[in-house]
Amino acid sequence: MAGLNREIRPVVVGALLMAAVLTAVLLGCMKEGTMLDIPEGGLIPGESIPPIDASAPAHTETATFALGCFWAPDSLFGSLDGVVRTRVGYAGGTLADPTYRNLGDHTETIQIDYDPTRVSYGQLMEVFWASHNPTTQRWSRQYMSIIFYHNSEQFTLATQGKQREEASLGRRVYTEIIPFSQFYLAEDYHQKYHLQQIAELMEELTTIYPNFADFRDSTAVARINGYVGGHVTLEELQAQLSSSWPASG
Ligand code: MHO
Repeated sequence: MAGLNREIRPVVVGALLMAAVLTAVLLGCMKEGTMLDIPEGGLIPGESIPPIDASAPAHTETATFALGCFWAPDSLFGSLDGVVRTRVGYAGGTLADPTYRNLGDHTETIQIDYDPTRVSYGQLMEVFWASHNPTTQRWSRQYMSIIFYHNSEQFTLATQGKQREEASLGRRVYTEIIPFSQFYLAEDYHQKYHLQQIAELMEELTTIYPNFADFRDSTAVARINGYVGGHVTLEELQAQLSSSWPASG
């Protein structure tokens, strides 16, 4: 730069600085991008309903859990083979028609429809215990630890599981075990929340599922949300999307 005259030098220095800043910003973006690998042609080739959504299990059962903010369990449970759909919402309280801004005494809750021939209630409960800390007293109903049982079998498994947790942790477990009564769906922006933050994937998925209810209830979308949450690799996700539910026997 020694040969440059005084007028040009600041311009060159400015340009170099700008290039350095731009490179840093781009590298930062790339670093984020490399954590979520999205193939060139998108996650669902051909932009049509993938096999996992083109078939359905003969029979499903429902598990309803509360374990803190519902965004993370939505992607965790959605990533599991055998889970057909996940929905987040509010349950356990008395206020009619709660909303996120007016929750009343309700708790953030996830509802999981599953194929009992592929995953058991006991296995879902293992994931429930392993993915939150039930030994802390919650001061707000919004983030309680609750198992809402749908039948006596679930009640027995929940009660036994809680006793086992208390014995192995050697501490009081605050999880409530209460009969399921009503589940109020949360607002659309809470459904598959982690996935909804990825514009590139949302663009692809809203083409395939233009109706929000179809997007929310799709098994493929639950699995993709699981991928965004870091629970499966890209290869595992692709295998999940192209598998189909076995025909009923
Ligand atoms: N407000 C918290 C939790 C949201 S969760 C739906 C956050 O922004 O992470 O309660």
